[in-house]
Amino acid sequence: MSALSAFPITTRWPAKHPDRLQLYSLPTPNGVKVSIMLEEIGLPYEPHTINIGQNETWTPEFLSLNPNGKIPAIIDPDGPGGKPLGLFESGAILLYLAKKTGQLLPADEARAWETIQWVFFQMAFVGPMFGQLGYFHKFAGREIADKRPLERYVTESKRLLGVLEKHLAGRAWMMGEEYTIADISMLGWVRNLVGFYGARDLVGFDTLKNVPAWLERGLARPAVQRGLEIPKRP
Ligand SMILES: N[C@@H](CCC(=O)N[C@@H](CS)C(=O)NCC(=O)O)C(=O)O
Repeated sequence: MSALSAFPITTRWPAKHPDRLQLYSLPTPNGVKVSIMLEEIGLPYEPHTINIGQNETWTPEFLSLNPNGKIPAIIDPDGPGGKPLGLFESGAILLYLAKKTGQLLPADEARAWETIQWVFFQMAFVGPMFGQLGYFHKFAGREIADKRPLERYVTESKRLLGVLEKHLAGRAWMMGEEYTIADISMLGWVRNLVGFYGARDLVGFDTLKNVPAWLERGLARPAVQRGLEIPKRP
């Protein structure tokens, strides 16, 4: 019996390699944070595709790992104390993996906290606001006649891009010369905003300098390129 058999999610998405970290995800801006991180740190893992278009996050098996019904989620068979650990919320997973492997979070404590602050900024602002812009610009909300919700999220997204633009002046990465989980948390969201959501002109992306250069640097990383395609789309 493997350590994973206590997790009901493994009955629907069985592990071929129960000794490896199990990733339940899809390459969305939240999902790719974890696949990029795993590709960067080189920890062996087994990805499972969760088809959100088929509402698979709302199945009892998935909800047993994340009661909030959202990807990404993981099970680490070798968690703290050698015991298996299930975890959801991409920010928590990034921090867990950084701490577990001693990678992509600065060793200096003050700099580590500064990095964590930017991860929280992504979780609390960038993801939710860009996501709402996507809903009102590209998805079902597009048909709503009242444009105030769209305007609100465009304004807020531009403001957030402005915060990043200012912070990235003279810095290659969010933490200067050091590439960290703060960058990993944000790359997929900025890429999605100007790519899949088609909001490049709407948010005036080409009037910025530092954010586009940072995005290009991030997307040039081989681990980022691999992570953006994991798990395979259904
Ligand atoms: N704060 C969460 C957000 C996760 C999230 O919103 N996941 C979306 C995909 S990007 C999802 O699973 N949606 C499925 C659904 O709502 O049915 C995180 O960062 O992990």
